[in-house]
Amino acid sequence: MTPRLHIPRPHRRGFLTAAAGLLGVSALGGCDRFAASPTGQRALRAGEDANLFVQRLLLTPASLAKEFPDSEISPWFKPNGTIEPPDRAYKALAAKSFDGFKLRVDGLVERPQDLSLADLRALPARTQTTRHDCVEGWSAIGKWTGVPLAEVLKRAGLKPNARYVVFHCADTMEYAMSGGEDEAEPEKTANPSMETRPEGAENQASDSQAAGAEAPNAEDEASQGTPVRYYESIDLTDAYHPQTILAYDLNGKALPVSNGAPLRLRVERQLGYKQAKYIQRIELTEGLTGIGDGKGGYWEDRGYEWYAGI
Ligand SMILES: Nc1nc2c(c(=O)[nH]1)N[C@H]1C(S)=C(S)[C@@H](COP(=O)(O)O)O[C@H]1N2
Ligand SMILES: [Mo]
Repeated sequence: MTPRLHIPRPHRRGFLTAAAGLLGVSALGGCDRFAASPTGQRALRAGEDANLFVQRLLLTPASLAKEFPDSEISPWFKPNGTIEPPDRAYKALAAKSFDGFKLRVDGLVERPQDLSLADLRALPARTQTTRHDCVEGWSAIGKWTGVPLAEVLKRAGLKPNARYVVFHCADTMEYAMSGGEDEAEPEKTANPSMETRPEGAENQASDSQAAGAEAPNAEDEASQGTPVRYYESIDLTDAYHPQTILAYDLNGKALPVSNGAPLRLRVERQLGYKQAKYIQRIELTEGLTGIGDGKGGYWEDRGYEWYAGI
């Protein structure tokens, strides 16, 4: 993929536009008509009906992201962003090959879940070989295996007002000073690109390892401020898309730490930064305010588009 110079404008009518986008622009008229109709309104408000609507709408070949033959798998899937979370809790789990890991599913659900990797591997699985496009301008093709997010949501049961799926990740990106004036006026990234990422925030673990030191532990060092961890969010359209999976394997092997072990999101047809790694909690919400800086993701809070359609 060539460097992405024009990122689509935020979609104002999130649900519908996202669905329409997956079908191609020509479907917009139909979608708009559906939304305008009383049935459409009702369907879009009620979670279950909306899910059905979305499934019907999306289960057409045109709506799937391209999948590739094994012969096209990249020999190396470049890790990016955090490649080794510095957080103590994460490191402890990683040291035990994630034995004891539990994915928490909560928020607007009927039955909160705590799922081990064995639980997740026992659920129906999907394997897909897709191309990952980072906003920085590089791509890689990987073969992902995981549980469809829809399966996990089915177990948890959505409450009718659930609209977004928020992925809380284990990796601290930076520390925020509490009570600081900068909270009132967050620094805006003039030209949002990965190059603007502050040095050191990118890979605290290897930086400190290179220096022969223990990685910082957010929990221990209150003086550093509150840890700001990576997070992402998607709407129900993408959550129920058949290619939206919580991946635990990459190219037939357990996901390496650098690529997001033990569990990372694959939400195909969106850019790299939506593919949350190190997922530890999935929260169903009605809106995105009150989470991070309220824009739906760590990079979104720093100027990136929330709907990062490819
Ligand atoms: N938790 C977490 N998820 C993340 C990131 C990160 O820094 N932390 N980086 C994002 C970005 S910008 C990209 S391109 C992909 C990189 O995934 P990879 O390391 O498997 O290549 O992960 C995304 N998900
Ligand atoms: Mo990225």
